[in-house]
Formats: sequence, C-alpha cells, structure tokens
Amino acid sequence: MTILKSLLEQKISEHRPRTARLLGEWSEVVVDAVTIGQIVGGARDIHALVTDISYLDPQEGIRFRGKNIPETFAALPKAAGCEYPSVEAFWFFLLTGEVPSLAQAREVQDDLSRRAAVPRYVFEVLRAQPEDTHPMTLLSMAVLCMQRESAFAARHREVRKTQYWELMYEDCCDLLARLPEIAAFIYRLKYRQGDIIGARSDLDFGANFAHMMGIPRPYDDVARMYFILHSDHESGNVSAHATHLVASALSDAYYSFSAGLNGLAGPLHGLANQEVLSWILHFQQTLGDTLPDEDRVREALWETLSAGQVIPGYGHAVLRRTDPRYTAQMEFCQRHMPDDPLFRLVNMIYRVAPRVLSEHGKTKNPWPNVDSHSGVVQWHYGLREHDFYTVLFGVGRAIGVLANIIWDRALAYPIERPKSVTTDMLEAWGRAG
Ligand code: NMX
Ligand code: MLT
Repeated sequence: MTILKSLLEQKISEHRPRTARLLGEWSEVVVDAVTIGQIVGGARDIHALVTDISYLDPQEGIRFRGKNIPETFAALPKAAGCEYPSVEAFWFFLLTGEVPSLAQAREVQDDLSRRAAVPRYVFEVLRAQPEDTHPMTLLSMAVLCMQRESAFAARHREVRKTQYWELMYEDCCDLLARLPEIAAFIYRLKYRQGDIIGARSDLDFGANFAHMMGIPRPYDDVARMYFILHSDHESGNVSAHATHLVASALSDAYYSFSAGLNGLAGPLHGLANQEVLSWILHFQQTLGDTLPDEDRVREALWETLSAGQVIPGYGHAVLRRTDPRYTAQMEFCQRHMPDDPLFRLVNMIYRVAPRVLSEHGKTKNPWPNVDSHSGVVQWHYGLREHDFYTVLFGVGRAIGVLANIIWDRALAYPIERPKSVTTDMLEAWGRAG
C-alpha cells in the first residue's frame, strides 16, 4: 500500500468518531434558519453541506486544509527548478491534511503514472465527434465513457460500507491520472490538426501536461499553479455540489465527475473564463493596440451592463473581496510578464470595474473572481483558443471534487435529498409572517 493510502486510512479511522458524535449527540442542534428568499434564491448562504478539504471565507477567500493560497504554495515541497509544488503533493495534502515530503510526493507521482494509460476507445469516441463540439462536451464525454472501468460500480456490493472509500479511491486516482492526457488530446485534436504528443511517465502531472500540450517552460509551472488554484472552492459551488450530489446516490466517480463538469460548463460558473477573454478581445479590437484610458474602459463596462449582460469575471456568490486566486495569478504575471498588453488591460479594468459595478448597484460583490485573470496567463503562453479554457478549470477542479467524494464514502454520508415546497406553501408562510 502507498504511504498516501495508508495515511488516508489512518485519517479516516481517526475522523469517523467525530461524524458519529455529530450524528449521535448533536444531531438536533440548530445551526441555521432558512428564509423564503433563500429558498427561492438558490439556497444562497444556507449552511447545509460539510467538507474539511477547503473552506471559503467571504473576506479572506479560500483555505485548503486550513492554509490560504500563499501558505499552501510555501508549505508544499517543490522539485528542483520548479516555482510551484506538484499537483501530486497537493493531492496528498488535500486528501490527508498533511504536507508530504518530496519523496512522498514522488511516490504519488509514480502511482499516478502507473494508472495514467487512457483506454484507446476514449480517443476513438473523441475523434468521432463533429468538429464544432465544445471541448467541455468532449471532456465530459471522455470521462463518462470510462465509467465501464469503475471498480466502485463493479465491486461495491461485495464489500462492507466501511470499505466503499477504497474502491472510490481507486477510481478517483485512475481518473485523475488520465485527465492530463485526455485534456491535451482534446486540445491537439481540435486546434493542432490532431498532431498528438505522447505522454511521458517520468514527468509530474503539470510538466507532463505542458509537454503534451507542446508548450515549453515555464508552462509546466503555469499548469501546476493553475490546477492547484482551481482545485476546490468548498462544497456549495455548482461543480463540487453536482459531483457530490450524484456520488451520494452511490454513482461512481466517472458518473459523478462528468456531472460536475457539465455544471462547470455554464457561463455563470467555469465558462466565465472563456467569456472574459471573448469580452476583452472584443473590447481590444474596438480600441486597437493602445492601452485605453480609464474613461474608455468605464464606457465599455457600461455598454455591457446597459445591454443587460454581466461583466464576466466579476462578482461571486460567497466572496466579498478580490478573489485571492485572482491575486495569485496577478502576482505570477508581475513576475513573468509585466509588460504583456493583455495583462496591462486586465489591470486597467481592475482599477475601474469595481467602481462601475458599485454604481450599477446590483451585484453584492463588485470585485474580480478567478476567471477574470486565468485566460490572460494562458494567452501569454500561446494557448489562445479560449473555448478550451474551461477544460483547464475542469482538470484542476477534479483534484478537489474527487478528494471530496472519497471522503464522502469514507464518512458514509447518505444520499442527498433536500425537501421542496410549493409556491402556495411559501405564500402562506409569507402571509403568516
Ligand atoms: N455584472 C453585472 N451584474 C452582476 C454581476 C456582474 N459581474 N454579478 C452579479 N450581477 C447581478 C446579478 O446578475 C443579479 O442581477 P439580477 O438581480 O438582475 O438577477 C444581481 O447582480 C445580484 O447578484 P449577486 O447576488 O451579486 O450574485 P449571485 O450570487 O447571484 O451570482 C455570479 C454570482 C458569480 C453568478 C455573478 O456574480 C455573475 O454572474 N458574475 C459574472 C460571471 C462570472 O464571473 N462567473 C464566474 C464565477 C466564478 N466561477 O468560476 O465560477
Ligand atoms: C468556484 O471556484 O467554484 C467558483 O468561484 C464559484 C463558487 O465558488 O461558487
């Protein structure tokens, strides 16, 4: 057994009594009340999910296993010559809450490499799709068609409930290991005339992805940074919640993660990174190469708002400050590409948009989220086909949501089934005050 799996087993057995106590002793303790506004308004802010893998504070942003983004990057080991930790080290950290040594991260890398071979039929399914199929559709299809490989689906009836997590762990590791090759294949099939670059088993997740994309260094570090930043955002976001919900029916990791990806593909969620780039490029075309002044940016923002559209990459359901994932990418750009014209334009928009959105007066959060910066970095390194950007988000998101569903089965969380009510009932409660 790998060190990761045996440590995870230990962490799970230490954690189980906590869940048992919550259910046994404190099950009836009230932690929240629910208003009509929340029932009609997308369950916003209702405390109704549990995860220990990440927590999102509205002011501070995300913490992974208790560490904020700079602390996470500082704590995790980095291989020689790398600016960012490996995805493998981060996977170990998310699953166990412990910072691995470089050797432990390397063991995860070897384990994932052994699992990484993508079945041939996946490539055949992808090649068979019409040329204009969206890359997110391809990614979701690739994941779903591997469902027949699921160890959980094949064997969970033969084992005790306390062992479910082991089968889920096997599936999640297999699935995660295959995603870089699947994503790079989709990219090169669609945008590089099918000129596929084979995987290398000696490289870590980020470096192998960069290699298969055909983009030289420091894109390996860009990939590591990008995947870690996009991994998890607690459990209520659409992709994490959809994955968790589907897995709660004892659907396996392939069914569940494919559902999560389908949610991520919406423009109010992960697709916003593609929309941001389209919006900025359209804006740049009308302005030419020169950096516009603040008045012109303000005008363009108002044009979008007056047309009844949202400013993509701004606003958030939980955050009430600039997303620290935005800041982490901005700091990367300041170090690596300070004079990039698109980066300068994004900075200019950042100076103006929060004020415009505040004057507009609708959004509760006028500050940028992760999506308003991620495309700029990709564009700079030559990845300019922006309808591919959400696929990158999806690969990163897998790390968080797959870690979560392993823990879901370890802690035997039941099928999720909130109660609905009718409009008549809400009106009656409303009238009664
Ligand atoms: N531009 C213009 N209007 C906005 C924006 C924005 N960026 N953000 C929110 N609003 C509007 C929103 O449409 C709503 O209007 P209405 O009452 O007419 O329906 C109003 O402000 C109140 O919305 P909020 O309560 O502030 O936001 P909510 O929690 O409902 O939605 C988002 C959160 C993220 C869906 C929303 O801010 C948005 O649509 N942003 C733009 C799309 C985007 O960047 N999505 C990516 C989010 C991060 N991710 O990766 O998933
Ligand atoms: C995410 O990363 O999932 C987004 O920021 C959306 C969210 O948290 O609701």
